[in-house]
Amino acid sequence: MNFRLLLLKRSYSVKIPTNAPTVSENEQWLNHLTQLAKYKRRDNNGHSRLNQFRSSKSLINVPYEIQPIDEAKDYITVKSPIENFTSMRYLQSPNSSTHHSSEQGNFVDLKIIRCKSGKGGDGAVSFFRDAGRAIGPPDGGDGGDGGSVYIRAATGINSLSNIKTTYFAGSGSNGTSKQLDGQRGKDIMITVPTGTIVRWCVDPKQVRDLIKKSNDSTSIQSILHEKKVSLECTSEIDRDDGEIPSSIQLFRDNKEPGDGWIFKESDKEYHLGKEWFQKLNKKVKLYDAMLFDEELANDRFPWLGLDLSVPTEEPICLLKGGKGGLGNMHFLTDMIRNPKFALIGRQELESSFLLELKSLADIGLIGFPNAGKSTILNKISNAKPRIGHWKFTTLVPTIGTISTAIGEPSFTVADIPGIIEGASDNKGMGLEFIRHIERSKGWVFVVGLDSKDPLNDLKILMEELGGAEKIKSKNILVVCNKADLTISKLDPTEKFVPINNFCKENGWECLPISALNEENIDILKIKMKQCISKDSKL
Ligand SMILES: Nc1nc2c(ncn2[C@@H]2O[C@H](COP(=O)(O)OP(=O)(O)OP(=O)(O)O)[C@@H](O)[C@H]2O)c(=O)[nH]1
Ligand SMILES: [Mg+2]
Repeated sequence: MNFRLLLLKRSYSVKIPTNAPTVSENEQWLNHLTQLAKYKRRDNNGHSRLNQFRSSKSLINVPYEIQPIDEAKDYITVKSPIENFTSMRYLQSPNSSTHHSSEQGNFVDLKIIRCKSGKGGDGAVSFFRDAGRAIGPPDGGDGGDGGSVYIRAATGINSLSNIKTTYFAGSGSNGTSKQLDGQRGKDIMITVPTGTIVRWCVDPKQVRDLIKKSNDSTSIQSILHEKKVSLECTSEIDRDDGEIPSSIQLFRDNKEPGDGWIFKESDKEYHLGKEWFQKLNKKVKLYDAMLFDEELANDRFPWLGLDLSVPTEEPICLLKGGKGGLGNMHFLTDMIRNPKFALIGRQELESSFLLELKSLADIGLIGFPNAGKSTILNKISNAKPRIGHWKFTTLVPTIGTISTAIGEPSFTVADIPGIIEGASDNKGMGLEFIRHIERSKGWVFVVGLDSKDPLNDLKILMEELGGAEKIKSKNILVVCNKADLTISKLDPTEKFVPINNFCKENGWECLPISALNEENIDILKIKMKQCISKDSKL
């Protein structure tokens, strides 16, 4: 190879990359920042996308008090008992998970997860180097953005059992020389069953520490009731309630605007002493403040939580990753030929969330243990919940799909564990599983005609579930099961008559059936269908 060719080849290989911003682009950008600042406004009530998913008021009732409003502040400070932002059941369960160790699978309907987005990578300080030149233009790339944590609801999953305890997205890598931007951090996607409610909650570790520190004689329940969490919230004006919290503001541990510099060789003091740097810093402070405002507008979580009652088309961002810092190539201007500084990446966001699965069956079966609820679901649907002659056979909810006729839409029925007198005071399995029928349009009460006083059973059940007021909000059907039984001296039909009368008085349908012998089962399906076709009373 002759010398000329060699030279040619070399000059080709040392060509300065051209995708770095030019001096004039940098100048334009820095000036633009000053312009932007004129229009800059802290959008206190800006609606982040999350706000679209605000759950309805009736769903969760969180008591709170608003601290005296400080006009100078952008937020209202809201105090609320910790019990509203944690779960007793979660804290008390072994391994802090809610696995029910039963043969019925590991059904989990409550989980607290700790999530963290990724930090943004730092910008690089680097200069183009070549043997033939002393030092070239700045070529430090930007840091990569940190990964975000997303959540989505999907059909086909019925439990939170596969949900992990922690979800940490990846950090963005630092920028490098040769104008190379750092890699983006890895995003995280959490897939939950449709019907999951996501709420912001206090880090369970903090709650446990608080309990540990408290006096032994005080019950956990009263600690969580008395201790309050103080939250900065955005607010909105409600016609009835005045100012109410709308979102919880989450904060990042960022440096103050203008403090996020990385210096190479000459230190901070040196630069801060230079007038040209001070001028630049003034502008970069605006850039930082803009990022800060963008983050604040984004980093909010709905006060009442997210109600993922339909499959989400687009994943919802829970925690956004930190933006990557700018590399030194952005600071080359007419004045600054040798920028030996870059910006650090923006900080990540960390938070805990409480996931609560509330199944969305159209109909809920409610009855004492052994009334025959599971037998009914077995007979009317494809679901095969366990049946047993002992009480509390069913430990976890089962949902069955029922189709009445070809071409007609099917509907779903939830079989939940039996409810006993005192359930609302946590007797038996308590009302834990009510969440799964809370949103059902129709409630089907199942009483066994083999019981001593089935009418009284019905009254107790209704009382435990919230009494007349609550019952009014649902479409009710009363099913008298085990109509085949004649073993008791009393004829079961004699027991049916008073129940039927009671139902008539209240305007509810009442149907005697024998799930075991499949008597009246087809009529039951039709009545159930009617029960959900009626106008919702909610
Ligand atoms: N004679 C008679 N027995 C029935 C009928 N329906 C259910 N049984 C029996 O009643 C017992 C309880 O039935 P399950 O369906 O497990 O009752 P459950 O209401 O789901 O009970 P838990 O899950 O404990 O709340 C079983 O032994 C069934 O075989 C019926 O129509 N007639
Ligand atoms: Mg059962």
